[in-house]
Amino acid sequence: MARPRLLVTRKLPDAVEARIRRDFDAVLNEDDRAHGPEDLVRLAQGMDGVLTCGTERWTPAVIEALPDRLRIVASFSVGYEHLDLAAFAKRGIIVTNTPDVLTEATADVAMLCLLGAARRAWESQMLLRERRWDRPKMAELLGLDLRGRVLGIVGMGRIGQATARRARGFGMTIHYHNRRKLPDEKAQGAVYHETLDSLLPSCHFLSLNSPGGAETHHLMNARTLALLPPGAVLVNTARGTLVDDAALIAALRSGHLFAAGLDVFAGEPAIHAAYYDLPNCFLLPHIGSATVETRDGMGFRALDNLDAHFAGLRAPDALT
Ligand code: 8YV
Repeated sequence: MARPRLLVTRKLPDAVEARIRRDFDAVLNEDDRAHGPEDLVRLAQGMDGVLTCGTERWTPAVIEALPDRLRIVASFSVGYEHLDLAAFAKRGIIVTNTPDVLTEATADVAMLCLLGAARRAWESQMLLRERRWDRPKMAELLGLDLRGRVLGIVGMGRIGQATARRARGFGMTIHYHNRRKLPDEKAQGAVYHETLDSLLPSCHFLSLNSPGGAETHHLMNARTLALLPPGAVLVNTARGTLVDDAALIAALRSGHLFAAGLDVFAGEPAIHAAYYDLPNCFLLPHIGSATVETRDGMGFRALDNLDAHFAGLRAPDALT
């Protein structure tokens, strides 16, 4: 039987590409070229499936122009705001994502951002690398203790809960806001707030763990940032669109916020230029899921979905 024809939009880890080569008649992206809307439509012609990433935008116009034989788009990501699910459903095309496999790695990076911001990691690195460290100073580069402080979590799904587990190990108390209150065995004593406004005044630290999209757009803006106590720390490993950059930058400049730890940005990779020069900002280039094991796991999970579909089964992570 002929192997399914698969378009792979980005360069993927070696182990994932080896399995793709073995099981599919695939068009890979060896040079990791960026694909715009016209490229996606052109490259999808003659394909049975696509393995895409969070970096491609699948708009209604693109989806409308896909060939009839293309029946599945598997995304190498847990987030799916780059995929217009309604437009895919209208075409009867299955869309899948990769939940679970990146939960722990992303929660690790939430703690990295939290610690990096609280302990002034970027300023400390620069002091060393610019050869400016003459001797340890007792009253400089002083950060914040995590112990005994409240961590507020916005979005208590899998990654939010994994972040809470880690933070408890650092002696933090967890409060959270979520659409629904978690059952006790999942909440593990975390204090529920029905509204974001009720959560914010209690939080020394705030971690954003909600999905992107219209519902969470600019959740943190000038008004909500002002509800955080003075000297709070904001961490975002979810989506840049959750934060109004201008408002966050103003809060970091004024000192209302002690620091921010950010792994995600609106308009990545063209981030708001003011971040580059803010000393109280610990910045990472969207590496939440970037470990060998996790990126392999994401690829294999996407391929499991494709395999199920081409075996005539329902893809386990189908979103449409
Ligand atoms: C990825 C992510 O790096 O899975 C997600 O939603 O944001 C990250 O893990 C990226 O989207 C890869 O496609």
